[in-house]
Amino acid sequence: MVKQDITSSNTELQLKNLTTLGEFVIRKQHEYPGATGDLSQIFGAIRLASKLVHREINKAGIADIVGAAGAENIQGEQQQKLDVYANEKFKAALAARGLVCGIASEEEEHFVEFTHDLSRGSKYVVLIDPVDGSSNIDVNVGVGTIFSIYKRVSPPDGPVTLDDFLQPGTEQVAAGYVIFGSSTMLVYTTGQGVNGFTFDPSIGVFYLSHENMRIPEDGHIYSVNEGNYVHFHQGVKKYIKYCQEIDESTNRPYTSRYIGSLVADFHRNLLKGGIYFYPSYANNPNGKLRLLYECNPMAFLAEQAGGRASNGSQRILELRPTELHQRTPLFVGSKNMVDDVEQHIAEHANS
Ligand code: P6P
Repeated sequence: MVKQDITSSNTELQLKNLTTLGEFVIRKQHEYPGATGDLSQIFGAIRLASKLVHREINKAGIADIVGAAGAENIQGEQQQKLDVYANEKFKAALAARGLVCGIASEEEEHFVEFTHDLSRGSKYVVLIDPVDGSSNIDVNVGVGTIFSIYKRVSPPDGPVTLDDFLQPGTEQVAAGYVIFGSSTMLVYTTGQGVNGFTFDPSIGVFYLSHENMRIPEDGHIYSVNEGNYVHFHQGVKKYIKYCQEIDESTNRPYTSRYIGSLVADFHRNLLKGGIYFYPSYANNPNGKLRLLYECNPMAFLAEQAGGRASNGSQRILELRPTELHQRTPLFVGSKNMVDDVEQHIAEHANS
């Protein structure tokens, strides 16, 4: 019998390709003596709910899951059926693990305390946007789930409080997103870099596919809804024009790419370099995106991958939250691009 000549590199490649999300989380847990394994359990819940949402999204065209659910969420936005489905699945999966004492969700007006014995006294809270960009579902454009994990600050033998959720982004113990696009991927950080896992639906496993993801310091893609241009701050207008000017030494004009789905735009920029921004505009002084379950997790990921996240003048992760669903302007992506837009805003602060 001819022995197959598997070189060490092939074997390593094969072994790397066969590293599942669960195995990777446990391996990382052993690298940090203080790790208790609780996060591994929470990621297990996120993994399970992500598979259920993947299944529903991938049959949305034929199942009665597409389109509005007829209700509105706290933001006054038309709830899509998938929003409701995903919210319920993530809540159920996280409650069942007995390590999370409560969650806050874009789809819930108030935080939800898990009161059954399994979860009472648990030490983590999770904030989540179950399906960000859900208005794109009906037109088959990529959407995503965004999550952010903190240790509670209230006494474990007492009730969960709003303060458990109103923590600055610097206190996050983990954050990530699941992008449901041409393939489904889970990308997360626990503060030791960013790693990406691609879902193989044929056997229901997330495989390590993007280890130690780094966002290029420079990029040439800018993502913004230019339909709001006339309402933008003068410095933001000047930055958009800067992106469009011809200057070969700085690889301009940049390319404009705007999917209308934060997770999809962010993911592309993470891989290729670029900046996504949703500034304040017109009667939205704080922009559209929510600090706690959209901007903070994306900011944590961006910084862990070597990028930056700002509200135009301050580091997103240092903003002190006062309300569960508060909004903030967001400029996130390649470090030097975020530096550039901040400089343009500062130079036109008084105009
Ligand atoms: P607009 C989706 O609703 C979302 O929160 C982000 O995912 C997306 O980037 C943005 O809003 C799109 O908003 O106003 O450009 O349609």
